[in-house]
Formats: sequence, C-alpha cells, structure tokens
Amino acid sequence: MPKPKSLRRALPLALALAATLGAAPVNIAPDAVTSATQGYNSYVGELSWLTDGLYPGTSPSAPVFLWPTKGNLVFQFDRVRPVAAVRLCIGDDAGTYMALAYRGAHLGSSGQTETANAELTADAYDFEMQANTWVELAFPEGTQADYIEVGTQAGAALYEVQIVSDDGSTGVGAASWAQLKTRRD
Ligand SMILES: [Ca+2]
Repeated sequence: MPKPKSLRRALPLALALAATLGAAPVNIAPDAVTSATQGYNSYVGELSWLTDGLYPGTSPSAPVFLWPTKGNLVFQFDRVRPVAAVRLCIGDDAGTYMALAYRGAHLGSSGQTETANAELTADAYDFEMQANTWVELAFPEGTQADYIEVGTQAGAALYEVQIVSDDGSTGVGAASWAQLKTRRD
C-alpha cells in the first residue's frame, strides 16, 4: 500500500520530541539478533555487514550486501523496545521495502516469521526505488516491538540497516506531542 505522507513526518517529530526530553535517539539494530528468512531469499555477502557501522558515509570500502531478487531480514530483540523507524542505506541497486514491527513474533524452525501469538504493532513501506541514499521507514509515534522484519520485493544493495529508538534513560516516552507543547508553553 502507498505510504501516507504522515509517516514521513513521524520520525522528525519523534526525534524532536526525544531531543527535547533529553532522550537521544539511538540505533538499536546492533542489539538485535539479525537473521535472514529461508526460502526464496538468496543474498550475497554477510549479515554482519548490515550492522557493522560501515557505509559510504563512514568508510569508502564498506562492503555491500546484495539481494539479487527479493528477501526478508529479521531483527530479534531480547525485550520490547520503542522503535521510531528503520533506516536503510541503499547502494547502486534500489528496491521497494517494507518494515513490519511485532510484539511476540519469532523466527520459526521453518525459517519464516511465526506470528500466531504475535501482534503487528506497525508497518511502513517505501516504493520510491532511490539508489545511493538512506531510505527511512518511519513508524507511528509510540510503536513498540521486539521483532522487526524488513523485506524487499525487487532486489537491492544494502550497506547498513539502522533501527532508530528513542530508548533513552528518561523514561518519558509516553508523553504526547500535545502534552509536551502544553508543558513548554
Ligand atoms: Ca555496513
């Protein structure tokens, strides 16, 4: 489904909110166990390259992970975390992308995401197929997840995956924008 424009505005708002409250947005992708689903999911490269912090902005020799056709990656956390967005650093080959946030999902023994006892807490999509840029798949404010699945239907070259969280130390994440404005006025 096309991504509503409102989702594009959600991350800057979340980041502004977090900055104002003193909880710096952080990349929690390195905290996750990263896996690829099995079946119709061939890739070239190493999963570890997706979260090694190396991409053209940080390293001219950053290795690139290639999906020739399609594929799905999963990121499993040991606890439920607030998640604001998934950011993908795309190389020369661009695809279309989805990011699904769950509570309670897991990667089953068949190599597929098991959602029988899970809740889909948010989903986000990008169909613009832009190469050599960061693509941001923003979740609505307040999204919580312990399992995120990222997929492409058109193949892609990926340098890095970041999962943005405002999981700071203030514990004020539940404040709404309206409440914050009132507090500041
Ligand atoms: Ca990388």
